[in-house]
Amino acid sequence: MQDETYRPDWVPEDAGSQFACRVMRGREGVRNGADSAACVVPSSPARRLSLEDYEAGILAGDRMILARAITLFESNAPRHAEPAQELVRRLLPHTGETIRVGITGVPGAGKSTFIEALGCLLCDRGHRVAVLAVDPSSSVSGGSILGDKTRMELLSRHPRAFIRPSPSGGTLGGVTRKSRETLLLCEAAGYDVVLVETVGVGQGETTVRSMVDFFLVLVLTGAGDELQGIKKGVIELADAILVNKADGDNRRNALVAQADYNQVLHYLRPGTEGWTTRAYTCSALTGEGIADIWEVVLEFRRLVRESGFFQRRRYLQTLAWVESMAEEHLRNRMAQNPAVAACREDIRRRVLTGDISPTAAARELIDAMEKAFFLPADVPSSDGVRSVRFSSD
Ligand SMILES: Nc1nc2c(ncn2[C@@H]2O[C@H](COP(=O)(O)OP(=O)(O)O)[C@@H](O)[C@H]2O)c(=O)[nH]1
Ligand SMILES: [Mg+2]
Repeated sequence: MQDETYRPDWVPEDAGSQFACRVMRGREGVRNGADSAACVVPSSPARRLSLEDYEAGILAGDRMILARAITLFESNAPRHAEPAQELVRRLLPHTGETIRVGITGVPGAGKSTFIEALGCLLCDRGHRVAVLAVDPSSSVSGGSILGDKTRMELLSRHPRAFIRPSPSGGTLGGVTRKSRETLLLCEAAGYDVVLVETVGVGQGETTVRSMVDFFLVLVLTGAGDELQGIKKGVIELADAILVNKADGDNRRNALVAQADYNQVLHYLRPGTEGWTTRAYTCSALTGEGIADIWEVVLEFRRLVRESGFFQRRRYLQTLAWVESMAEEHLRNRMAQNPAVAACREDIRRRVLTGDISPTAAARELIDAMEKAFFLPADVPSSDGVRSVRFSSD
């Protein structure tokens, strides 16, 4: 078997060789861990799949096709945008009958270890578990999840689990859009539990909260007094606080931390209407408390389904998603518009030298944006404004 270098079909037309990657040829006729029988087997990595191939493959639970579909979504090539959206439209009726759980916590809190323990437990109980990562830092660091993937060794080998690392590059908004689509694709492929991991560094939590039903914050002991840098805002998003590493000598401290958190929670707004957020303890290493926290998730689901809040929140989340996609599109168009870009460059210089007040600068920029908004994007204005690209583009 030979591996080869080839251009993936999602590479932008005018891109250079930096997009080339090494691909191992799959073996003909071998399915990749899916449960059901009928399924499309790509004959080679280069073979193009039609929309029907993707749809049938995903609905049959074919992991290889699922992974390729996700890659299609993560591609920024405009010619992929339309088929990708059509695929989502077709798959949407097959999504939703699931539970989506977000897991956050500072690096080292034990998120990956916890997901491995919980994921294996759920797979053994007959669930199919998808693990996604939303890593707001991945565009800077080049992605930190690879190390995690090797850590989730048992789960990644489990035939009922699917682990997808964070899409790298792009804005956090872009990452969310892709993560939400990835989540829907996984659900259509039959994964009934979706675990979304995010690093507790700020923005990521709100993003993940907007995608999930249940939000779990993993914390460590010795935290009660200063809440170990976790902002009150994050605690207020939580549906449960889980003090991890409650094992060995640390067990006592964990119980103390649990009591401290419960005291703090008493004074905060709960993350979900009609639900009381509490603190629990577990050891992701020994597995103690993992089944109990899942019981909490199930109890939560029962309660919010009864109250109607479950569906209402999903509906509101979808609407917020629509809004954020529209905003992102507008922002991109503004950023790409040469007249706005030129104005922005000009204003930057004048603000720096103090030639213009911030308020006046904002006014000028707004004027340029409003003017540009009624012009087709990327058409230079008649006064010959040069095309300026941002360094952040
Ligand atoms: N003693 C103990 N160690 C744990 C536990 N959970 C995770 N760890 C360890 O904590 C470290 C960080 O865990 P990891 O899952 O990578 O944290 P993440 O950065 O939040 O994903 C690893 O060395 C784990 O083995 C636990 O419940 N008990
Ligand atoms: Mg991790």
